[in-house]
Order: sequence, then C-alpha cells, then structure tokens
Amino acid sequence: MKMSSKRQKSEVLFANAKLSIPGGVNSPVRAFKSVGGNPVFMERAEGAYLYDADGNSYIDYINSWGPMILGHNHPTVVEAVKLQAEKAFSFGTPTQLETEMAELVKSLVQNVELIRFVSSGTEACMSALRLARGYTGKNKFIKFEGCYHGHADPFLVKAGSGLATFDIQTVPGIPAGAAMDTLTAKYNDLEGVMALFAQYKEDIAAVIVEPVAGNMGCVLPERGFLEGLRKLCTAHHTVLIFDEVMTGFRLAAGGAQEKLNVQADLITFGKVIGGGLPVGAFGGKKEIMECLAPVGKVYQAGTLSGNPLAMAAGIATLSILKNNTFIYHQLEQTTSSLASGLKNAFSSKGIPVVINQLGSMISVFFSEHPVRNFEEAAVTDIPLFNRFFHHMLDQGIYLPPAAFESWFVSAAISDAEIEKTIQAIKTM
Ligand code: KE4
Repeated sequence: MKMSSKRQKSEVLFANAKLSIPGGVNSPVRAFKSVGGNPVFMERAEGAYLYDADGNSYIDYINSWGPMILGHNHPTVVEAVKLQAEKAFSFGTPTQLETEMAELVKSLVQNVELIRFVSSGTEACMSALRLARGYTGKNKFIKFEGCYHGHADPFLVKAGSGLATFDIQTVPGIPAGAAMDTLTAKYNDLEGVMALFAQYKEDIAAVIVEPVAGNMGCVLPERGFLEGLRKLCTAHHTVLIFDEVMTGFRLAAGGAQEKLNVQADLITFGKVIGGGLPVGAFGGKKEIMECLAPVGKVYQAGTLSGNPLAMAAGIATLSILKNNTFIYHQLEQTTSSLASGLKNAFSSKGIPVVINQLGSMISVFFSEHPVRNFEEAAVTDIPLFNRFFHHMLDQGIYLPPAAFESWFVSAAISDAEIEKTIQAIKTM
C-alpha cells in the first residue's frame, strides 16, 4: 500500500516503536494490519481534529474508539483533571470522588443499584461474568459471534474487533478449560439462543451481548431480539449482561437500555465513562452486586480502580452529558446526515453500500445485502473498504482502520466536517 509521502515522521516513529513494542502498538487494532500501510502517530488533538507527528490534521471518526464523545480536550474536562492532578494522582484509599461518580452513574442508569469501578472494559466484562457465575453457581454462558467483550480468556471465542479483523479463530495460550463453558450463537438469532437453552436448561449462568454491536462493524439488534433474550434469561434464572462499553452514555444518557427500552441484570461500562482516562465499571442489581468481596466472596480487585484523575475526567464528562442531553439529539442529527451523505455519494458512483447507524454509531459495509450478523459482515467487500480507508486518510479523514469496527461521531463534529467527509468520497 503506497504510503503518503506526507507522513514520513510517522514511518520513522513506527520503525522505532517496533524495536521495543510488539508490532509497534499497544493494541493490535491500531496497527493498520488489515487496511495495509503503516499506522499514523498522533501528537495532539482538539475538538473534532487529530494532528499527527508530521503536522497533518484529520477529522476524527474514531475518537479513541469511543471515549471522546465531547470531542478532544473539552475545556471543562481538562480543567477537572488539572485540578485533581494538583491534589494527588492516586491514594489506594477510598475517596469521595468515587461515590460522586457512582451516584452520577446511578442517576443516569436507573437499574444500576450498586456499581464497581475498574480500569478497562475488559476488566468490567470479565468481572461481570465471574460475578454472574458466582451468583448463580453455574458456569456456562452465551456470547454472540462477532461480539467482543475484551480479551479475557472465556470471551476469545468467535470474537469480534481485532480477532475478526485478523481472522484469529483460536487464540494460542487459552487452555481448553477456560473456554469450554463458552457457548456461542449468531447475533439476532433468537432461535439459536432458544436451542442452547433447550439443550443446557438451567445450566447457563449468563448471556452477554452488545445491545448494539460495534465489533463486527455497527450491527443493530432486530426487533424482538433483546426483548427475547430478556424473557429467556428471566425464565431460566440466567443473568442478562448488557456490554455497554461502547453504547453506554453514547446512545443516550442511559445508554442502550434507555434507547432501546430493555433492562439487563448487569451492565458493563467503559470508554465514555472515563472521558478518555482509564475507567471501566460494572453494575446492576444489589442482590447480585453484593456477592462481590468484601461483602460477598466473588473476588475482584484493582490497584488503580476508581483512580482520582480518571474519576475527575469521568465526572466532568458525564456531568456535561447529563446536563446537556440535547447533545444526543445533535449527535443523532449529525450522524444521520453523515449516513445519508455517504449513501448518496456512493450511489452516485454506482458503489453499493449498506450503512448501519444508530445514534452516533455508524459503519459502512460495501455490500448489496443487509448486514445483521457477523457472517453477513464477513462477506462484504473488505478490499474495497481498505481502499476507501486510505483514500479518506489521504484526504485528512481518520476512520477506524478496520471494516469490523464502528465509527464514533463526537459532539465536536459539525456540518462542516460532514460536508468535507462527503466531498472526499467524490474524488475516490
Ligand atoms: P477495553 O478493555 O479495550 O477497555 O474494552 C474491551 C471492550 C469490551 N466491550 C466492548 C463492547 C468493546 O468494544 C471493548 C473494546 N473495544 C475495542 C474496539 N472495538 C477497543 C479498541 C482496542 O482493542 O484497542
């Protein structure tokens, strides 16, 4: 893949990074391995824009894979972190900040009675699964093909995100025992889930699902799918876990539960909840959450869980979202106009596309057929997506560097950026 000559510094930085960091990256999806070429090293960001090591600017449609919903360097969030940094970075003791953050989340997500903070979405999901298993005394759980719940062993079965992008079907280093209780079904295939319950009856501890999938590209739940999971879990005393690491505080202040009006038993959070600093969380029914140590015996811990700097960024971010819910209407409008602009631009070039979009989550699939699960996402035109990605990058538009990822629109993206994005397609 020809690299633009205007990113020479990134090339040098990448070569150096590979001497000390596997693949030169600290997370595989950043490596451009599926789209080809070398990753761009960013140096700073402001609002809707990223600025790379060579001084090029890009409209940002990845926003740190979701966290930067307000845009980069929102002054109120920056100020909150600065103020906290002058007091202390970390104590390893309880702080009032954590209670403030917990109360803020509870005010936004009604069925979170208790919440535990951790430092990543992976930690949130692995802890929620352990909790569901400890609470029910059962081991099996159901996940969906193409969904990604972080990189803890039990979840790396038919997973989405980087595993789908790199077509990693089995991950070396995961003992059979760690994944033997992982059952999988197709997203949107309620009958497949019913068949698993018919087979395993009361032995299923949990069903974990991305209520709107983002890790096979954006794929929406079909009518009745989530409601059906709710009914099956209630009937079989199975814990329904909504993995809202992507959708939480993004699709609405109350996340996918508010947007889609379906209630889970446990909810996991990440990304937006930390405003760009490392925060994950899981919460839900008191009866379940009180199985966690030190109240119960389900052990889970973390040195930097509830870190004051991260709490300060999270509180500032969620407070802005709570007090300005028009932001969600604005995000919906901006992303809808992006969706229609993309559709029109590609159809005027005779290129068939499927645009999946809900709120500020959106994906472009090069296909003539709907994309409702991973199987259908996997047969879309990936080489064309890769060409599209690099064309847009050279036009100063940064998309997620993989077809099996959702784009994330921020509140800093205005009609001007949408217009520029659509114009860029015309020269493809
Ligand atoms: P982290 O451990 O990366 O904070 O969260 C894991 C996770 C859990 N659940 C969902 C629904 C997620 O989307 C994620 C992480 N998302 C990926 C992007 N598809 C993070 C990017 C990366 O892996 O670098």
